[in-house]
Order: sequence, then structure tokens, then C-alpha cells
Amino acid sequence: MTKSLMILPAQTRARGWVKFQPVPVNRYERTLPQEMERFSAPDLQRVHRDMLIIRTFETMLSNVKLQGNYKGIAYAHRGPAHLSIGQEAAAVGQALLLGIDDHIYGSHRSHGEVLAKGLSAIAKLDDAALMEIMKEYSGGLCLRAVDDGSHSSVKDLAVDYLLYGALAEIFGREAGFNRGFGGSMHVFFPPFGIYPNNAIVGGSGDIAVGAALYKQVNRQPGIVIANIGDASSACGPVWEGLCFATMDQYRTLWQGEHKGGLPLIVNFMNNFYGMGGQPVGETMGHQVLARLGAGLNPEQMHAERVDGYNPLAVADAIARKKEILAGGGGPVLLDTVTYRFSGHSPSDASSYREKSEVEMWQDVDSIITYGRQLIEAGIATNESLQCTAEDVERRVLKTYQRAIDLQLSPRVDLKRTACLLEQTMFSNEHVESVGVGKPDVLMCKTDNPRVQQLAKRSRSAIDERGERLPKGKCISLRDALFEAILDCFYTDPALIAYGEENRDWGGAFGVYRGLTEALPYHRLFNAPIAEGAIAGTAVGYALEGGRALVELMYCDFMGRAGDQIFNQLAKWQSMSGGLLRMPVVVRVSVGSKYGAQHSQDWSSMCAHIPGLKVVFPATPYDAKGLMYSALRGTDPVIFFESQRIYDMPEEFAAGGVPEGAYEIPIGEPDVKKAGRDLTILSVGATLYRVLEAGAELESRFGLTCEIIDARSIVPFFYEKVLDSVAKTRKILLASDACMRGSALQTMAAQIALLAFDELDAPPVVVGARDWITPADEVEDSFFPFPADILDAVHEHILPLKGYTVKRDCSRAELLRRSALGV
Ligand SMILES: Cc1ncc(C[n+]2csc(CCOP(=O)(O)OP(=O)(O)O)c2C)c(N)n1
Ligand SMILES: [Mg+2]
Repeated sequence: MTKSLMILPAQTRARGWVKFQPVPVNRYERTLPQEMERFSAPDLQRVHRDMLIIRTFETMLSNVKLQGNYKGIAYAHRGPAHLSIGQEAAAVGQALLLGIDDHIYGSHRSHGEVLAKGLSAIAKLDDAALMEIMKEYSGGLCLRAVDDGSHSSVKDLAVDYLLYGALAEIFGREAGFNRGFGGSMHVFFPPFGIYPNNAIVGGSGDIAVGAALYKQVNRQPGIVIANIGDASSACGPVWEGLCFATMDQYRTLWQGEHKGGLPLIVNFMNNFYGMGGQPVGETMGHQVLARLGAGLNPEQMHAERVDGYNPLAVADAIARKKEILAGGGGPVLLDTVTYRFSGHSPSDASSYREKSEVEMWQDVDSIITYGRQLIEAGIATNESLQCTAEDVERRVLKTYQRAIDLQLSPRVDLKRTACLLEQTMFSNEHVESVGVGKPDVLMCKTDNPRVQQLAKRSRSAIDERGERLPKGKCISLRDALFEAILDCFYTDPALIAYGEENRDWGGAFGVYRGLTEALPYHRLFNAPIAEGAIAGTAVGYALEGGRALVELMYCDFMGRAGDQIFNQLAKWQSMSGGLLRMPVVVRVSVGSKYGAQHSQDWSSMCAHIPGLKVVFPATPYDAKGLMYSALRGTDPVIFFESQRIYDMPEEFAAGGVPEGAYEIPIGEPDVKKAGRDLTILSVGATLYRVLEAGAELESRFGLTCEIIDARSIVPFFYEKVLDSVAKTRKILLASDACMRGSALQTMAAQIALLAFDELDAPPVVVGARDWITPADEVEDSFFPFPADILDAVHEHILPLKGYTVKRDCSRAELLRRSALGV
């Protein structure tokens, strides 16, 4: 309980100073001969070779982009290529001491980091392990393109495999590491500890935190590194990620083996430029990026600046920081100084920097400087370095020839029915537990006070005599959600839940009451007010193999997490070529009564983004069954709830809400009331107003409505709706989402297309007005209420005898509103 953390006035109000430690800047001073005590000669030679491989690989890409050929062999690559020519030492130095359990996440400029980490993994893995990885990955697709019998050893083959897998990915080929669905800015390869790279700059700033969280919660070996550009230090996800990563609770409240800071290095690859803007002196005020750590926690995140033009200085820093992380002292912030000779992208004319500045950095080019040091230390000769360079050139040329050959490296056929990309949009697996071992819980489920309390309630709104019970005596929608969630926590050890006020408070709307007693801190905790990081860390947690249930208190706050939900959560399964799964459930509560910024229904916005499953249950039975399906699936689900109906009891399912587990397939609508004359399809809490409208249509006009609750928006099974329309020949669709661009408009268009011959009137959508949500006192002018439904039926579907519309919804009025955009 946070009750143990008292805020004492005497202490808090006492006079004093906040003290900062000096931040180390380029403190490394070992010489190469000194480093020969800890590194073997082959290791030190490999550092040089690996830098050269990256340089040559990217020079090839640069030539392709700028000249349309490499060594006279033409190829047109229209996609991106953000090169890191000049930055090789920072990548190779970082990777030198990392194992395959150490995972790196990066950015758009990550070719160098990918190759460096891959080459380091190849050096560390034995032949059998390497062969297994290459044979297993993508069913051996990539290996078959490379293994032509010409290689002298498994490691020799593995280096070509790495270069080819990366290049084929950059060129969008099926044998690429991510089936060509990731591309240059996203190429990654988990078996070597290379995790997703993000084209949304700073995107890894919270995803990597979630990855480290996974390691901490599930006691997994290794560390996580977030490689982020210097200019991205201003990005919201980076700041939110840093706040999330440095929460005190890991040390103050988490217990036992879970206690301690996250095993995370937030590393800024500081090349002193954004695209053209300069953080130092122009777009930021920190002057020295390492200063950022000082504001975040008393350890100042052990931040320091490292000379990224010396690979061994970087390796030294990583070794020292890994020790801190191993002792639970993380997270750590590194400011790795580097410089790119290449432009931001090949079209960049470097108009923002002096040629002489680039030349000064070229004068201290790490590949040349380090090569010279190897020669001086007697580990290499001019000839041996020349020989390495020629070998690397040969390799890169061969890789290029393989990757551009359409016979050997075809592109995926996306025109085929059920094509590969379609298959990767959702993983559609059913896995009750993604974790291993026994779940950490604090008590037996039956001892839980809320479970005991709920045992005394009726499972249905209706008693044995058919009479309606008071709400307080029944299991409500919020209770039904709690039951499913609690149960899943006892099944899946890797399931965690967090969000704002999720612990102690019981979640803002009481769904989690009773969870605090059941779960230790590392499975249920309060997050900072950082909706972006709440969603983004869940992405990282899932990418590593976990399952997260996160909550955004109000739907409107999803705006803050827009990137993480729309660009990250939705996209990584398919951007990985189906390699990764994303078992994340985002609970989103749609408000009411609280005005424009707390009451909007954004389910349509989520439905618009491919890659998200979207559900919106309206009854306790459906909420529980859909929550089970969401938490046992492996896809991202945006789970909409409505604050209007958390206390609703079950009035539709015979027998009420079952005590045990059951699943409702995501996508399947449910007929809540049978009828003959008009079908009404509703989404979410609108159901209850639709039922009222249905009752009025029946009592006043003798029309019986078939009322179908969509329950899900994506995916959606149309069959029941089409069957109903075939019977009633008319359909109205209703939801609380604003009318323009509502998912119901898509459904209406689809129904018109599929059932045109059976319809007597066009499908009509009734949603909220295209306004901000007004105050509670006048919300019946905004959300669809029964009168709006009757108006729409009368005006557009079937004239109701003797009925007068309450509000004009004529053709002229619709055209007027549309012309005004309201
Ligand atoms: C959210 C977002 N905003 C803007 C961009 C466009 N963009 C791509 S790279 C870049 C500069 C990033 O600079 P930095 O983080 O220092 O990384 P570097 O390119 O120097 O490696 C920008 C603005 C983007 N990809 N994502
Ligand atoms: Mg930069």
C-alpha cells in the first residue's frame, strides 16, 4: 500500500538544497595496449572489420540511392535509406559486449546498429546454435537464398545471412528479415537480440521501457537498450518513457526478486543534428544531453557522455553500465557522441552545415583512427586491413547481387487472396497463458473480499419469479469485467495490469476493486500520468513475450497515446512479417457528464486503423465473455467500456452472468430482441436507448424491431445482420460516436452493398452530432436518444402515422449541416 509512504510536513517543508553530482563527459582514457588485457586480438580486429562492413554496406546503399547502381549494377530503390556513415564506432562499440539476451531497440537510422549487434551475436553463438537459428527463421527462407555452398564456415555463412536478411528487407523482398513488410527503418531480427526499430522518432523511448519491464517482471536475463537520436530527446514518448522508467516504486514498493531499477540503458546516438535542426544551440537548451538524467532521479540515471568515435570507449561504458543494471541500480542514460558524414537521407544537400565541419569529423574518422591504433599495437598490418576491406567489398557486392535478383529474392504477391500481409495483420491465436510457471498472487481467489461479496449477488437482473431486482443486488458490468480479469491473472503469470490509479483506488471506475489484495506490485501498479507511455510500454512488454492489460481512464485521453496505439500497437505484428505477437488489451472508458474533453466515443477512430481489434460490450454477460477472449488472444484489442452502464445488471442472457469462464468470439453480434419490421444495430451503451426506442415504436406504431448489439466493430461478422435485414428489409444503425466518419457509416455502406436487393430503404445511421460534447444538462441534444431514432425512422425509412419529428432531419437540413461541416 502506498499508505506506507507518508508525506511528512516537517520533512517536506524543511530548508535545504537539492544537490547534483558532476556529469562525466568523455572520461575514458584507456589505451589500446591496455585494452588488450580484456579483449583478444581477434576481438579487436573484429571491431575494425564490423565498422568496415557497416560503412561498405551503407556506401553501397548510398550509391544505389544517388546513382541508381552499385559497381555498375543498376537497381532502383525508391524506399528510404537513412544512413549512419560516420557513426559506425558508436554502434560496434555498443554491441561488442552485448549478448543475445541483451535486446536493442532503435530508430529510423538503425542499419549500423542492426549489423553491429548481429555481427556481435554471430561471434558469440556457436555453430550449432547459429545453424538452428538460420534454419528455423522464416522456415529457412532467408538461408536458402544465401547458402550456395560457397562458404568456408558457419560463421562465414552467418555473416552473409545477416547482410542479406537486412538488405532483402530494405528492398522489400519476401526473404527479408521481416518478409519485406518492415523495410529500411524497421529491419530487425530477434534471434540476435535485435528488436524493432522505429520510424516514428523517439518511438522506442517508451517501447524499450516496456521491454525492460518485461525482463524485470518475468526475471529474464539480459538488458534492454533504447537507441534514440539526440533531436528525439524532445519527443513526448521519450520523456514519458524516462518518467516511467525511473519510477521510485521499483525500489520502494516492489518486493523480493522484482525489487530494483529496470535493466535499461536509454542511449542517445548524439550526432548533433535532427534532420537539419541542431539541438545544441538551436532547438534544445540542455547543451550537453547527458544533463537530462540529472532531473529524473537522485542517481541522475548514472548519466554520462561517451566518446562514440572510439569504439572501445563505448564498449567500456556499456560494461560499466551493465554492472550497475545487474545490481538493480538502473536505468541508465548514455549520451553517445557521434557524427554522420552522410546526409539525413540521400536527398539531403547538407545546406544546414559547413563542409569544413564534416571534413573535421572525417579527419578523425573512427575506422581510420582505430585501424591505425591496431597497426601501432601490432594487431594488424596495412596489408591485413587491406585484405579485410577487400573481403568486405566482395561480401557486400555478393549480398547486393543476391538481394536484387528477382528470381532468388522475389517480392511477396499481395494481390493473391489471403496473401501473406493479410495473414499477418492479426495473429488470431488463442493462448491462455503466454507466461511460464505459477502466477504470483497474494491470496487464494476464494478469499478475495470482492469475490466473497459478489457471491452474495444475483447473477441476473431478473429473479426466479421473473421480477426485476434492484441494481445493487446484482452482478454489474464492472463486476463481470473484474471476474474475467481476476481469473486471467490466476492463469497467466506474464499478465500484468497498470494505468493511472489502478492500484489501491481500484481503477477510476471500480473495475479493479479487489485486485490490489490479490496481486503483488509487479503485476498491478499505478503508472505516472503518461498515457503515451502506458500504451507504449505495453507494446514493448508484449513484443518481448508478455501480455499487458492497460487502462486509459477516459477515451478522450487516447489522444495522448495516439502514436503508441495507432502507429505502434496496431502495426508491429504485420511490420514484423507475423513474427511477433501483440497480446495487449487497452481498456478505454467512454465518459459522459464531464463535457467536451471527457465524453467522446472514439471507437470509430480505432476501427479506422488496420491492425486493431475493437470491441464495445453493453451487457455484463458480453463484457465478461469478450474480456476473456481479449485476454486469451494474441492481438491488440481496444476494449471500449461506457461509464453510463458500469452498474447495469444482466437482463438478456438466460441465467445471467455465468460464474465460470466462457468466451464470446470477437466479431460476433448478438440479437438482443427479435422483431419483424425493422432491424436496429447498436454499438455500446446506445443499446439501452435503442431498446427504449424499439419499445416506443412497438407501442405507438405497432412496429417490432429486431435489436442487434454489434458487441465488436473489428472484426465483424455480418451474417446475423444480413439475415435480419432479409427479414425486416430495413435497418437503422446507432452509436454514440459522432456521425461523420463513424464506423457505422462503413457498416451501413457494406450492408447497402451486400443486401441492396433486400432493402426497402437505405441503411440509416444515427450517431452523436458533429459537435463537441456539450454539458450533461443538454447532452440529450447531442447523443442519440429515442426521439432521434424515431425521427430518423420517420424521415428516412418508413413514415410513422401521425408522428411529428422532434428535430429537423430532412434532406435540406442534412445538406445544410454538411455544408457547414457540423
Ligand atoms: C514523430 C516524428 N516526427 C518527425 C519525423 C521526421 N524525422 C525523421 S528523422 C528526423 C530527425 C531525427 O533526429 P534524431 O532524433 O537526432 O536522429 P538522427 O536522424 O540524427 O539519427 C525527423 C524530424 C519522424 N520520423 N517522426
Ligand atoms: Mg541526431
